[in-house]
Amino acid sequence: MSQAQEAGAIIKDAVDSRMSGTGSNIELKKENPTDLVTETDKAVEEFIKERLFNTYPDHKFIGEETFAGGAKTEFTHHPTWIVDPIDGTTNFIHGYPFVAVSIGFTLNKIPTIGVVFNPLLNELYSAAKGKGAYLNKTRKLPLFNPPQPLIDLSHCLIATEAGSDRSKLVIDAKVAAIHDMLRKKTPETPFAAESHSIRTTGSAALNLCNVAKGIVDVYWEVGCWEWDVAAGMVIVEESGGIVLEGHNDKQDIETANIFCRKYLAIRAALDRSSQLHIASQMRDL
Ligand code: LIP
Repeated sequence: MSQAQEAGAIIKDAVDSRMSGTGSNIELKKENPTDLVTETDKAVEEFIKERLFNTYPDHKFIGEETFAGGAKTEFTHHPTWIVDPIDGTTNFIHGYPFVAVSIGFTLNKIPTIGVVFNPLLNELYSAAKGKGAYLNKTRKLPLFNPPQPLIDLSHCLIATEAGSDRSKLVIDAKVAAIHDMLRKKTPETPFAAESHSIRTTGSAALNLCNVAKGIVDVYWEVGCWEWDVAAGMVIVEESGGIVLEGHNDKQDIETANIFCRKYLAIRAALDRSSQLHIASQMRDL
């Protein structure tokens, strides 16, 4: 069993015991009511951190809860593990089955290994640079080809998220973009994408895995943190998709001081120019 699967077993036990009425109530730990954290997030992160340090004592570690606890976080060229113990904490609290352990590894600041495990659906996504991306170790991603060639957003199913920043500025911008993703194209609204629809899972890591799998075509989010995406980025890229960050094509994670950025992932089974065309349409929304 991989570390992600062992960590996932802790999450599954917590959900199962709550579902059967024997588990203790979830204790929320953060002040921000839309950015939740529980005792299980902390326990799972400690479990993963200890395992990693035992095996790789010289490697660096960046974790969501370690960072939230105030630890100094420096992103360097050293081999670094970037961990979100529960991506989809809100889902975990509500019993909505899209939660994942996300373990990414960077070398020279380049995302190189990614493992995302959803213990509630028993789905393990993994990828290493140059080695392809897999579901449950044997099924090569993508699994699913688009029903028709994806040439623009009108052919796409788009994943996005509410995120935890509920300031007027951010929510207005997101709602305006979603409006244009969905709106019918008319001579008066040529910019409208009229896409197939939108979806949210509540987990950035699983949205990226869904892009890699081929069951959504585009994932767009403003406000992700590096631990949400470090593993999923490798999985998307190794499935043939692309991940764009911010307003440019830079794919590397630069510094822990510029956390919380915009990500756009587009599936494979497209030629590069269609991928870039879809990216530019998304940016124009
Ligand atoms: C969450 C993400 C979610 C995103 C939130 C948050 P958490 O991670 O996966 O998709 O919209 O902003 O980052 O807090 O559950 O680890």
